[in-house]
Amino acid sequence: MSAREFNFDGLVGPSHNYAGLSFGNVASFNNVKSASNPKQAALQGLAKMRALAARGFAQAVLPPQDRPNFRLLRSLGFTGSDADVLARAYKESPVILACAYSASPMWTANAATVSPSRDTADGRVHFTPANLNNKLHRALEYVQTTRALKAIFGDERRFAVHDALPSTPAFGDEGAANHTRLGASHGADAVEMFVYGRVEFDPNAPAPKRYPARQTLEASQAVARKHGLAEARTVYVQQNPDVIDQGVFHNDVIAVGNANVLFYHEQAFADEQGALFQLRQAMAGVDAELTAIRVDTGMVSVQDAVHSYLFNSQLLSKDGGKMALVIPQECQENAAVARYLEGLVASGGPVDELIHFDLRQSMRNGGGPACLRLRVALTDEEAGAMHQGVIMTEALYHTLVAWVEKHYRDKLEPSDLADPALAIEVHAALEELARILGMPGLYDL
Ligand code: SUG
Repeated sequence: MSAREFNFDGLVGPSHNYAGLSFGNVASFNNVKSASNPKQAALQGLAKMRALAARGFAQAVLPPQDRPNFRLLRSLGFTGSDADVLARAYKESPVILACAYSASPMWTANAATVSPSRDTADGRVHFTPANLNNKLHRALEYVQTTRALKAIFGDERRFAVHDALPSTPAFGDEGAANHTRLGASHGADAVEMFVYGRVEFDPNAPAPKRYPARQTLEASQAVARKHGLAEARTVYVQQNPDVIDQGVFHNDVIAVGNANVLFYHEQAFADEQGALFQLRQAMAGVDAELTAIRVDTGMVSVQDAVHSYLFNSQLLSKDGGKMALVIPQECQENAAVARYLEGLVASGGPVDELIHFDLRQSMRNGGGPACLRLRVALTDEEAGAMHQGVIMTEALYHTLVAWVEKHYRDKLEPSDLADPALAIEVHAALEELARILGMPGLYDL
């Protein structure tokens, strides 16, 4: 059966800011406390969605979450009126306030892991919202993510939206950023590859020393079980702990797959040859042949990969069989990466086009093109059964641009998070957004 890959991009929320909350994510740490521009961030993200939709790629949007997260603040003992809660939190723990205000749900590659209906035992599309339990500011996202996914994929005959895994270190789950599907095409049988950073129940397994490994093998296995994936078509690969220690906090910072192509850095995996062997074997079972595009350290160092976000690109299948690589403009500003990319498109291989975007606002928090999207491969019937109000069209683009222009600030400094007016502005913006998207029950405002 034919299927198309929808990319659900996160709409950047009105409280986008730089709070240095993600230890192990170099950009987040380097830009801590600088001023952000939420308006520009949202417009940059919308420009990407619009351009890809205009090119004929299936594109949709996932809404931002309600901020500040008063439930978090109140659960931590900040009481009184909303204004009191904000004032006390700012005075006693500005970092907790920043967590409650984070716009991090914009990186929807971390929203959930998705298995297309072709892969699952019951023939439904399965979603497991990621618990993101490694970071406080991300650990509560799954509540609203689950609500949004249920609102969009509410037809239980076709879709299964699961609960997140238990929110404990053994089941650290970062969603689709550590997951890719490899097969002949989106509609064909395929292999699901899960990449993990550490093994909770094997103290002798290699693990990074400096930065946290956010995803466990146990979490990946649990997601595969819940989705009803066939063992022969499921592959688990360990990320190289040394690259986690160099700032590769998700696999999608060092590798990306699409159809039968895996584009990756030679240092991405703990055991490169073992990983390729497993993939090739499993893919043979679905009549697909892996095309591995390996980038050597000599061409692009891990450091250049982390700074340019070369691998945090979207590989998109075009009509006619070739692929486009959607990259952040930082790739063109890095001499080694730019040189590499020139060679890549000239090589006659599967990638014959580069599409670049200015996503600087998101990049400064470690979020490139691939972080901003969640892939959901759907048959035409499934696509018709989801909520249609989130599909990106020219009309929706213009409506959302006007909405951003009306509600978003163009500058947020850390001290602005104490301003009670900001909470009221965000609230008003989201109420209107729920109406625009035709999802009246989206928020519990
Ligand atoms: O989880 N940054 C996010 C970036 C997520 C990128 N996603 C993928 N690679 N798929 C993170 O580290 C920074 C927030 C701050 O510091 O204000 C942040 O959460």
